[in-house]
Amino acid sequence: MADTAAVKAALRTQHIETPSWAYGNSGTRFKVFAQEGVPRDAFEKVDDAATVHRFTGVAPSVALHIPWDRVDDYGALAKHADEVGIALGAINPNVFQEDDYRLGSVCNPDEAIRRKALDHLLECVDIMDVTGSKDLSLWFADGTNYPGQDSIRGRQERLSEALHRVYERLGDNQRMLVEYKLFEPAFYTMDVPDWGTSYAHCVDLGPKAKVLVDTGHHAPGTNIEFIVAFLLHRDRLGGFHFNSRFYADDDLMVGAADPYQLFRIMVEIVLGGGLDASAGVAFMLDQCHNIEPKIPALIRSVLNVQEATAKALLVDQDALRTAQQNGDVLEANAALTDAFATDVRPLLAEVREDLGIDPDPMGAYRRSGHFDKIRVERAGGAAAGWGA
Ligand code: AOS
Ligand code: ZN
Ligand code: ZN
Repeated sequence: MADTAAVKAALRTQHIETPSWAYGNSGTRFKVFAQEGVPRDAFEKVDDAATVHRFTGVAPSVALHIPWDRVDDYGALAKHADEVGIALGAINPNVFQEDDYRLGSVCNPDEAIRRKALDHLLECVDIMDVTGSKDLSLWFADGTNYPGQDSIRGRQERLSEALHRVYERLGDNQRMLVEYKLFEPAFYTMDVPDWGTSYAHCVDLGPKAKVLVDTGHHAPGTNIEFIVAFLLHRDRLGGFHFNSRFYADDDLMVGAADPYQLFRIMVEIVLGGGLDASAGVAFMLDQCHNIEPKIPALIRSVLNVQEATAKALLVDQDALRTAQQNGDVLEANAALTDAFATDVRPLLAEVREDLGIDPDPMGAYRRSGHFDKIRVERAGGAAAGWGA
């Protein structure tokens, strides 16, 4: 049996970071749907992240995307975050939304455009110095659409060059997380298509470079928990962008599509020691709420990660090890399925009471009247969003 007090202690200290961009309007390439009460600037996005933290107790930081969250004074933004009870988290440079980047950013064949992209990455490290952020979270839309379009090898060399320049600029307590994605926006080759490519670059760079696993960025059927176990074992798992997908990079609420997969991922995290702060695994969400209200969707997502974590912590590890040692396949498998079948909601309600928050975060948010307040306060002005 798992030790309930230890399980609750681990759940109380869990830290799930929400993304600033999930609070703004979003959509598909067919339509961005405007919602009421959406933040108009980075300060209001920070307020929304603080609201999610207030109701969940385990989401004490927010990731920023630059230039979407560009402000004149990042110190003032960090101070504002502190005042509303959260911290600024990972900084995500955006090197995919300008015409110059049509053929790529740091892998572009044009040296001047590569330089421009690199300058933006370095500017983001400057921002980290001010905000106190520890992670530079890198995702490159770079790749090619047609066979022969560019040299695959040449692009790898350009990528390596840029990553080295950024790595050299990192401070002692700063890290670089390298995210991968199978396809989209490039359709023939992506320059960082999979964990292996990311891992190889990280090993070249040094210990401050780690792989970022976005759960929506794999081919259907990929065993993500294997990737997680492997990277954690090699001390190269930097963190997650959690979300759910049915088909491609759907960016739906984490745990909505396949809670069992999320549980299996969290089992590997727990077994590999990845919940300990010393493991340095950043649990971040990367989602868009196109048709559902954003703040409650993020509360629900945080709760889904928390439920999967609670179930993973309930796995009877002694029974699992014994069954594995004895070659007892059915008992070993049952150690996982029994934990997954446990209703952890009462346990989590107790954890929330320990944290001094309402045991029912979704209901508490609904009852709070917060949405009616922001829909009035935020009438007028330009709602944040990244367009389509
Ligand atoms: C894109 O597919 C990635 O998941 C990135 O993490 C990206 O920066 C983020 O989703 C914002 O668009
Ligand atoms: Zn992502
Ligand atoms: Zn994505």
